Amino acid sequence: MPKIWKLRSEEDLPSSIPTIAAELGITELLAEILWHRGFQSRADMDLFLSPGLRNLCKPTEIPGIELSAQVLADGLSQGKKMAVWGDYDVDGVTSTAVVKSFLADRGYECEHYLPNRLEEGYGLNVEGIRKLHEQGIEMLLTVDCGITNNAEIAAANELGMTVVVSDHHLPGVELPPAAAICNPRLTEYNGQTFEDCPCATLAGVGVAFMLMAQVNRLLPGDPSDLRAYLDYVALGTIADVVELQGPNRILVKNGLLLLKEAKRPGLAALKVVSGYDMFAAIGAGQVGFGLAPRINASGRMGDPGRALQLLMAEDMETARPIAKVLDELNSERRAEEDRILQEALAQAEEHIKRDSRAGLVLYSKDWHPGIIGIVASRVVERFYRPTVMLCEEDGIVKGSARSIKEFHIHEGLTTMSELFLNFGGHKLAAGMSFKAELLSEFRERFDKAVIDKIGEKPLKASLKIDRELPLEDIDYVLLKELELMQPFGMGNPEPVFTTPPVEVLERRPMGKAHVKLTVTDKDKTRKMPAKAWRMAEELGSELIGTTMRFAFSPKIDKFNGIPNIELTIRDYTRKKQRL
Ligand SMILES: [Mn+2]
Repeated sequence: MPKIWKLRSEEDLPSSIPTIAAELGITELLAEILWHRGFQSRADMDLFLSPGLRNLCKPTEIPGIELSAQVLADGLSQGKKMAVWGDYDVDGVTSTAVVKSFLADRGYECEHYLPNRLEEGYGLNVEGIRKLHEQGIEMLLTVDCGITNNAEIAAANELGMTVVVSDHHLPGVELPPAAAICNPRLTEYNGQTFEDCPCATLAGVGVAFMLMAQVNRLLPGDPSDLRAYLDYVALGTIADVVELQGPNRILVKNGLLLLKEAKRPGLAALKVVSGYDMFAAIGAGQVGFGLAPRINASGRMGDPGRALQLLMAEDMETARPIAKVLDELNSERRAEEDRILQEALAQAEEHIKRDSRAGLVLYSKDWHPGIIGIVASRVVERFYRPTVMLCEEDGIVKGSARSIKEFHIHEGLTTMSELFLNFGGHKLAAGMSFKAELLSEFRERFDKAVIDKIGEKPLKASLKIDRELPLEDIDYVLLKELELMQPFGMGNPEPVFTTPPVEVLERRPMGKAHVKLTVTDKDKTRKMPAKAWRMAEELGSELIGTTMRFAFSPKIDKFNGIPNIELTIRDYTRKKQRL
């Protein structure tokens, strides 16, 4: 379904663009793209293009970090037995790996606890805390969780544990009774108020990394080189889909260089089972779609401990078999995801046709709770409607919701909060649970909440366009420059351009679902291959000889080692769609 094309910015360019471009040694085209993306001074552009570690914010800029590091360093110096409590997703597992690896490097032992997603769920639980207490743990650090675990931390206090919370999730009204808390999203802590933390968007692993950097300064003896852990940080940050701007961009860009070197056996093995060369340079997309799901598969299908073992493996002999197991789990997860997706799409179509639902509530008793979230995103992609996917366990329905930017799903769910046993989330994603008998009431009310907000008529997805770009302007110089904008992801999307009207010369199917076109400009001076993934049905052979416009991202394809410029088609229009 073609989208509505919107220019990223309608602002007029300032006359200073050529000067800025010359000073930075970049083309005016790149300066123009950056300007329209909000980098509106030479300094801003420079920082974006050269995100060196020296530009990273100081750890001490994170609320609560000084006290947290002090409590940890004191405890370690007193010989307190320590454990770190992480999470089963990539952010949580890499956070745990950063803490354990760093402390080991400094000569301190640290146990860990990763909750089982299916049996325990997210965050701290008292039973787990008791187990750690029985093992003699006296000091507990939470990473990527803990900020809303007030009762569990009170229980740990009663057992005589010292608890330090490091998290990046939004704090509740009341903070947990921990000995110290560090979280870039705290606005008030320990009698201090904080405004606009430059690290507000750090992932859990980013916060854990900064905390260890601060602990590094306080512990007696020679400090470690914290840069060695940036591969973990990049992996967790990309997987957590936080904005790849500011400190996250700096951490990820530098961490990706380490991932290329693949010095850590676990990451080297992970690259190989994901289908990459051991020493290949990989981008954020490949980490997000290749490496991260294999780490996640471990937690999704049960035990996240194996993922941690892989990340921290000391040699290839240990790493290879674990990577293989994770790869197999990931294949299982993918097969399961495909099956659930087919069922969900069929249900969604029926709900739309039969009941013209604006908000979709899809349900099957046996859908896997670790997978419904990913599938919900795919359903939203297809139909552009807020979607809740539900499964059931012991009479309790559990759900995962994904939304479109026009419908704040957490606010929407708040209007019916009395239905839920539990719910939480943010603008685009949420989770909830309720009693099975409330299913049809929930379905009606969710649909109504969506209609109240966006109206009866379904909305169309829109696509942000950087600018129009004639085929003749697409060359290796441009592609090299666009490279500088990497890594792409949330908050820093890959540039999308539009063609002027071009003629379709050839069409060749690639497998069943994809298609490769050859397009040429008006004067037929430039021909270019253009690949459209999953668009074979829409872009049929009747298009040969017709004139169309495409939205695209240019790429260098290295098929058989020979570099070739080609376009990746994002969208198309046969109409004279205005920008
Ligand atoms: Mn996280």
